[in-house]
Amino acid sequence: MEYGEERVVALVDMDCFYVQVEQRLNPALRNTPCVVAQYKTWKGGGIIAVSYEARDHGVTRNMWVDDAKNLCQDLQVARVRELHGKADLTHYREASVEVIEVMSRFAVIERASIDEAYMDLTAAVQQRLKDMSVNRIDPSLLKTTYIQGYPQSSSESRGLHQWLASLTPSSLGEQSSAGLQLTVGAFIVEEMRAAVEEQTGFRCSAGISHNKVLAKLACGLNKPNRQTILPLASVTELFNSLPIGKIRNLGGKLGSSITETLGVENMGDLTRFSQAQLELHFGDKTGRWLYDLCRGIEFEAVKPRQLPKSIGCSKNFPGKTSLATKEEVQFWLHQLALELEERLTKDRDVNGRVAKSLTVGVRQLGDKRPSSFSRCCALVRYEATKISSDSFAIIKSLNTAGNQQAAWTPPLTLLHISASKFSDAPSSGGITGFLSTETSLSQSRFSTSQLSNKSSLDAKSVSPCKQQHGTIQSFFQKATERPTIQKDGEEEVSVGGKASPAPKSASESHSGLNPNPPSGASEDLLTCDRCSQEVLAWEMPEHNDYHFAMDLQKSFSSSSSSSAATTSCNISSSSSPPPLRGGVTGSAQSSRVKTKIRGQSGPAAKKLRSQGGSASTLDSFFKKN
Ligand code: DCP
Ligand code: MG
Repeated sequence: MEYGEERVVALVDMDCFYVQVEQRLNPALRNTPCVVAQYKTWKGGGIIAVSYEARDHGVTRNMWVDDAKNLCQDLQVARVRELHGKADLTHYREASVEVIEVMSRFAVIERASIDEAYMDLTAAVQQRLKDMSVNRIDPSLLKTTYIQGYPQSSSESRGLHQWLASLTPSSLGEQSSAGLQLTVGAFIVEEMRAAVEEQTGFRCSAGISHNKVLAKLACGLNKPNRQTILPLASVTELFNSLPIGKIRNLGGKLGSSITETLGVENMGDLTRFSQAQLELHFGDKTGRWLYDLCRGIEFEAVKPRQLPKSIGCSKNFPGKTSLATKEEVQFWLHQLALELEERLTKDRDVNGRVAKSLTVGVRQLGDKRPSSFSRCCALVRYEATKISSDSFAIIKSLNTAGNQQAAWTPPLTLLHISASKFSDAPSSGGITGFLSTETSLSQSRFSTSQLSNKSSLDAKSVSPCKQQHGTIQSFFQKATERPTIQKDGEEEVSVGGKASPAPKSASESHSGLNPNPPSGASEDLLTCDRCSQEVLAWEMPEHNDYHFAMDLQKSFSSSSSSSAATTSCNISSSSSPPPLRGGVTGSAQSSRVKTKIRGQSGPAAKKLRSQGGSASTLDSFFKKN
């Protein structure tokens, strides 16, 4: 076996996933040009998923529904549901679990996002080869398989016959060839995809190759409802015209820095550089990694993981809707906590695990970064009131208005909370057992008053939560990696400060021949096709909302600033119930919350308008990327 061809790795990615979920819920949408959109006040809402029939009309993700309808009059539109004033992804998340369950019957899988999973099929292929009695491969077992680099002149050909012919009879012997192994991997993936469709009704595509990078690339080559084998021998030709940013992990800053530093565009261009040159520019580990990668060779392991490492939710408050009072901050923390409690409880019941760490993140109005601060503390129990009051306690020192004031300064444009650091739920005693454990007892000593009295827990005076600059998932670095503050030698309260000034360099995050992706450990991430940022799947609606709001701002840039401000306000408030002012306390139940609808005028709004409102926030957000 040649270097780099040792394994068979596949990536399976659902086709237009959210659309398929909506089509299953409403069969009238099947086989139609159809999109899933979020929010609807402005131009019919922003599109986040597109059926292949709609793609044929030129409809793409990130278009406004009204614009898409100009391209396709019959366009059907399904809406993302809303709960607690924000996008509710429950249907999609649950559909994802169904799919993952079916896939897991075939191989050990690594869930990579809400609709894709990697699998290492090497062992399964070896087993299958041992059991194979026939000396010939039956093409009917590879009905939807394409072979990259082999002639695909007609739908009949798919390169398959030439490919099968190239697998010499001797390769069916003891030492099976890399090509044969990929072919047997493709059998397994055909079976897996058929099972997924049969059990869930959802169709998917797949890439089969020797590593994660090639499998991911291959998967996108013949979508939808098809799978592609990418042999190492076909990589040179493919990479010669493949922009560096199209490669997994090179869509972001590392990819841009390679392009700028070396003055090259395509992946294949990198083969002109010696290993020493690449090491010189990018450090030993990354240099070596790139030297192999541009030849299609990569060794990152498929890590068995089916469950997300963190569970959380977030909400944007752009422009005039930014949270400018303590009551609003408390109200929205509580709304997020309600969702978190519900999802954590379900997760505990279904997956038998409990989270021990709670992270709260905020972005302040005018901040150039996607996130300003994140702080964490022990997650004591799965109860919204407790979660929201603890969350408030660990961020309240960020409020410079002072304890006696009703105001929150600077106003917040993003709030999010998440739970992580999972461990097995105690088998007996359920939640009672969980609460009576030693850790929980010590954690429960953490109190909001202790924290608020500790002026030393000022954002600037404590260690950062190892936040990677510029990525939303950086809020959710493993809690164990964070510097923590030991209080009175008994409890562990980890409080993050200002985001660290620079991202981990690629070379720092790589080790040996098996480097982690430069962006950190893979989570349930989606790559934003607009800014290449990797974003947690559940964070995506809020992230998309940014882009939609930014588009809106752009579309109004030629109009008067006052009309832009009004429209930004409309879209923001359309995406969420009005924030509340009034008698909310940290421990208040939502039913006791006194409500007062925040108007579109008033001091805060005036102040924001004078600062440019959402425009300045969104501008600064995007300047960063
Ligand atoms: N998603 C989102 N916002 C984005 C990207 C994705 O909300 N910017 C959601 C909707 C998608 C789902 O995640 O349906 C999966 O993302 P994919 O990138 O895999 O896109 P699709 O599955 O929709 O289409 P494809 O067939 O191209 O994979
Ligand atoms: Mg998909």
